[in-house]
Amino acid sequence: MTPDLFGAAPPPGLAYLPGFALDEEVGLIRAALAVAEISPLRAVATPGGRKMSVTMTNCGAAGWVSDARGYRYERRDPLTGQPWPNLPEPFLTLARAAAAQAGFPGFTPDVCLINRYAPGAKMALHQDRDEADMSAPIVSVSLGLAAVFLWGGAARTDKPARLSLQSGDVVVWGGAARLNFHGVAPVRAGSHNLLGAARLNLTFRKAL
Ligand SMILES: O=C(O)CCC(=O)C(=O)O
Ligand SMILES: [Mn+2]
Repeated sequence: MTPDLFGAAPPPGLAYLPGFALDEEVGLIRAALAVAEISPLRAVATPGGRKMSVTMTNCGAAGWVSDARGYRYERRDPLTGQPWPNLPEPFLTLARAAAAQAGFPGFTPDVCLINRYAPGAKMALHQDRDEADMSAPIVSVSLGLAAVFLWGGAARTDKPARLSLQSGDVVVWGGAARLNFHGVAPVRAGSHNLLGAARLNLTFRKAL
């Protein structure tokens, strides 16, 4: 394992909870795949028409969608016409506990965006800014293949720190860092014992 990145000191504004979800890894993966049975993972295009390299789905009271009309939350899955699947109980329990551990007690997410990264998939630096409640943090759970999380600052041009995330790691950001830019470097090839050649990321949000 490369002790790259910043060793013991996580970047300012980001709570890094290594292995926080590891005991629940199997249940979380099962629950995510069950969501994708109902609301399938799908390719999404940006409002500018660029295809994102991740596939995604959602569960909860609404789901994050992107198309030519822009980025927004929708209460129904545009693919199925049905409400998104409910937030699975293990998701809620984990998200609440991680937020509390990171200094955000009382966090109750209403949405979980599920991203799937095949090797080579990435996410460009961006802000999570489509949520109504910016006082709530973002809780982000990594499952499957490792990835390098890019943690920037308040400006897009701020040089991001690089944090290696393994399956079961959780990061949380909020407060003054709630709108910090962040992204994911291209996922490297590999095979995870439960997910194979894939990384799943769950982000819990208070969106409505
Ligand atoms: O995959 C990740 O670790 C981050 C995902 C993310 O930032 C997002 O979905 O908005
Ligand atoms: Mn994000």
